[in-house]
Amino acid sequence: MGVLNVTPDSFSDGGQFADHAAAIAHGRRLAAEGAHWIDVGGESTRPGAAPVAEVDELRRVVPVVEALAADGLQVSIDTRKATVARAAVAAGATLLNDVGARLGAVAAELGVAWAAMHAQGEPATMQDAPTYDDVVREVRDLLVERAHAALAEGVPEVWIDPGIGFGKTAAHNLALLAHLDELVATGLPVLVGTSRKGFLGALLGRSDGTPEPVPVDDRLEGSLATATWALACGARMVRVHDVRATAQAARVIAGEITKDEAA
Ligand code: PMM
Repeated sequence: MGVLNVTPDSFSDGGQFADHAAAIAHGRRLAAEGAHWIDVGGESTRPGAAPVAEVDELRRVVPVVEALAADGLQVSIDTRKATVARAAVAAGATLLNDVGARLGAVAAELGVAWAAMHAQGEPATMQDAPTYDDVVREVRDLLVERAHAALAEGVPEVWIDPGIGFGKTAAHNLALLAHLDELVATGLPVLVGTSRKGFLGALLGRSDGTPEPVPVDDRLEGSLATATWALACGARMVRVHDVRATAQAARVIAGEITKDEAA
């Protein structure tokens, strides 16, 4: 899943694809690089981000979804708003990527696939003091409960996503990645997004022997390592900015390249 943020303020690509023509061109590039889904979002959910008015979010995403879907690409809509979800599906999106895990009934009503992502709190304050007794169990139990409710309501396909960085400390993120097999064992398809996230900046900084986090444009190695780890644990999809590199890494561990070599 390639990330396409049509926003002025997303943490890693904010402002780059804020105009429609640039966003559509980038979406096409992500597909050419190997993305099976293009995830279009019009509201940054980075820690501390301010909410976006519905009218602005609609204006940002709908023309982009329409153009990419008209190309025959699979488009997902990354939103927390039912109105935006409905408009994006009318424009051709076929997956609701729901970072609040609250739009299951909307996915049922629209008859589209739903990705339920776990988040604790709201973006503006979620990193203030994330607290869990047992992060892996709490995240898994909530996602399984919401997923089964959505399937019972008729949602045709439900994905679960631990929501790396959404109301979680670096230790919570690492625990969720270390125990990803527990999400995979639910039998529901698992989606994971670690690409360029803050905990990688901190980890990569420490691996360099410097206390400073590495900047967001220098997190490719950590993003690839964690995406590869997630796929090796059985995740079925990773949400990434660097599609070409991730698709290559995924093909290597899927055995496609070694199979060719052996033939
Ligand atoms: N992360 C972000 C936004 N949307 N959706 C899912 N399903 N999983 C994620 O981990 C996720 C997401 C934040 O990253 P961005 O600001 O680079 O888009």
